[in-house]
Amino acid sequence: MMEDFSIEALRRVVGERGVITDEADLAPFCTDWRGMFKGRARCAVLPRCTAEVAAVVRLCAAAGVPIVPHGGNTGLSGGATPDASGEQVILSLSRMSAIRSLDVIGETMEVEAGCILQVAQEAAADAGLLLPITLAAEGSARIGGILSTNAGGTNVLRYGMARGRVLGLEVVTADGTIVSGLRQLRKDNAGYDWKQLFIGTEGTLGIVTAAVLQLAPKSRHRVTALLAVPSADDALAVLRLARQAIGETLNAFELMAGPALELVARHVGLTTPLAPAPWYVLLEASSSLPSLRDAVEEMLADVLERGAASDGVIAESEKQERELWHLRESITEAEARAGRSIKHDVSVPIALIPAFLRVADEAVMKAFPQARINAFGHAGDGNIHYNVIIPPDADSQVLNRLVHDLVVAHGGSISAEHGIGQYRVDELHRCRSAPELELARRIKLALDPAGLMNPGKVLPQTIVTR
Ligand code: 2HG
Ligand code: ZN
Repeated sequence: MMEDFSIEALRRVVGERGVITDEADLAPFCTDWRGMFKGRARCAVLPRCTAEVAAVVRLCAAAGVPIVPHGGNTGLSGGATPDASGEQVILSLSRMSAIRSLDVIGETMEVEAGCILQVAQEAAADAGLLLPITLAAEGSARIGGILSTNAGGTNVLRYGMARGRVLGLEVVTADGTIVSGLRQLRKDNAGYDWKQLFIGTEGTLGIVTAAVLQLAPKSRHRVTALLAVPSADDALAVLRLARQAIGETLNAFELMAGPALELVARHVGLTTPLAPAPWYVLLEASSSLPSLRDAVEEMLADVLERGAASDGVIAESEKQERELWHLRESITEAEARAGRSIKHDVSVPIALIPAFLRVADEAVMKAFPQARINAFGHAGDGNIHYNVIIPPDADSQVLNRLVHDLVVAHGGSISAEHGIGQYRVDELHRCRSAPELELARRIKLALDPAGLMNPGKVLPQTIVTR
């Protein structure tokens, strides 16, 4: 039998200040960073420990109240935004932000879900180690959200997606059970690797409360370079040469279309140190071997001689490195200021990036002559943010379908790193095969039969109710 839902009962669990009901205080939890998704909620609950998360989940489960987990709110797919019903409870992990332990010998860190990525990165750096998850939103994104969305970022090329960093996980399941698998083991084949069910499923199967992350050695030398390249094909030629010359040291290989950096100049006021070009590549390499810089210089000389790049600059100081990265990381903000943009966080096999860009540009400009294409992304791992700025009255669904059909035709994915959230639910169901969707449905029903965990995200809610 359903019990009555009571704010007072929640307060008894998380303390007076742990429940937010005031409309103004609740507002930031009910919209995303871009203000694109908006909803309403009964309240936001901010537990202080895993036991409190479990108690909150049990109270909500008993009353049949849906839960929307909330991290740094930077996901861009609406995964942390409640629906319009006002029935949902937001569960913010922000008061669970401890770094529980750090093991320098094993190079691991146990961290709570609410810890901001940058804080975790700094703690690793203080111990002479590297937490190799690097995102433009690292100053706000929280570990729980990063793992729940299996975030990517700029160094996936070398270190893989967030999933690959997770050695151990602690979760609260939909019935309020704490499942702790906070092991520090690099090798653990004892049974099902259940933690993968909670990584990348955006809180639809349970709540990530803590994790053991695999750190990496910190390189002593780093080289960052910006190149101007005539075409996307040339960018891939640079990638190939870089992989051959300095492959294992390459952290990032970012591609930016000329218009993307024009947006940054116009809306953020930052300019490139190179002459205007159709495309730019920002690459970063790091190694503890002192010969790194010589190797990068040699590789760049080769690239210029072959004509794969028309110009290039290597950062001479940390300040210059930050300036080059600042250009890249300002594209999202510049785009947000430029008007209504429709995001496509897509990936295709790396070798097909130029072909995809060619056909997509042609098709988009034919269907939407007033569109401005803002293409940039992590070319080294095949992920392009193929964002399109369109007039307010343009049909975004037509645009989404057009782009995603081309992505699928190129063997790609309609969400490379930002997840499905509420933004891409329909498109996921249009683009994925029936057996894959059925498998997802069976997993959802097994772990969250009442459909109370982040309903309507990733999977349509009808999956549970039908
Ligand atoms: C990035 O690569 C982020 O900067 C944001 O993933 C992507 O704004 C976007 O579409
Ligand atoms: Zn990205």
